[in-house]
Amino acid sequence: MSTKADSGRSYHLQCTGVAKETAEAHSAPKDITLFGSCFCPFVQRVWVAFEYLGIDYKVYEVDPYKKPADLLEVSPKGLVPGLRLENYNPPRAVNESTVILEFLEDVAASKTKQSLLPPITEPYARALIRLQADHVDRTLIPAFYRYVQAQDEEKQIQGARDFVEAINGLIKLFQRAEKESESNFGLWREGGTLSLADVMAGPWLFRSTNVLVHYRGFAVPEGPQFRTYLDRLLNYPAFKRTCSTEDLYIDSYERYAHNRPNTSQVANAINAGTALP
Ligand SMILES: N[C@@H](CCC(=O)N[C@@H](CS)C(=O)NCC(=O)O)C(=O)O
Repeated sequence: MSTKADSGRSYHLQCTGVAKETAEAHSAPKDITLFGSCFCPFVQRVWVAFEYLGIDYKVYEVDPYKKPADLLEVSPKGLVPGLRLENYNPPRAVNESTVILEFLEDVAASKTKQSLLPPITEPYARALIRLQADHVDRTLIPAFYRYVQAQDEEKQIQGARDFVEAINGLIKLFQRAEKESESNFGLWREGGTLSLADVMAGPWLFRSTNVLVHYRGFAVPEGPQFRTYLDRLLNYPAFKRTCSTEDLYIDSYERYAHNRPNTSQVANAINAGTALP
């Protein structure tokens, strides 16, 4: 049961730590501008992909709750992340983190040849990673928010159970891929490279080690294989370069942990039991 009082802390507006250095190194104009917010896990997954795939970008930090006009131009619901494609006149845009990830894969295919998925000649290996990614979006992420927003003890206990079950579901899919494909994609496998599923899950697994531990006393699953995986993922250079210091996440998620009214469109959807925006 959370015993931390609501101290009224607000979300941060600027990256800290290593993420700040990365943002500063990407402050010059480029063909792609990434509209982002330092606390946002949907932004982080896209940011990790930029870093890993080696695609040039400029970071532009915005407050998505203030809905500035330039954000609404690239993302109709005013959600981050959004991309502004500066090499069109007038500029064009792509939003939705999963669509942006596919877009970046396509850009990388012709430009940098880096990829988060096995080659197109290995459709089954690709499908196995996409199954993991699908589980992350439809099960792991909603379970994370239900857990962090749960206020009474019973709901928090249930929230922890469901979140652990979602992690176990992901582990099963990793094990299946290990058995059924030779592909080297995915950090679950020793010597594996970053996969689409790792990028999709990483930001919430990371927040489970700081936000959920702090506000819910979450016990990160002990299994040695899972711990090794988590360690690899959170220390993977492209991932680490997008991480701010822990205080930023603790402060920014206080409003979720106390389920303050109108915290965000995601929080509202969780409270209403509807699909995430
Ligand atoms: N489905 C969107 C979700 C993005 C999202 O919810 N972003 C949050 C920040 S973490 C946001 O912009 N919230 C603003 C709001 O709730 O109005 C995606 O995958 O890109």
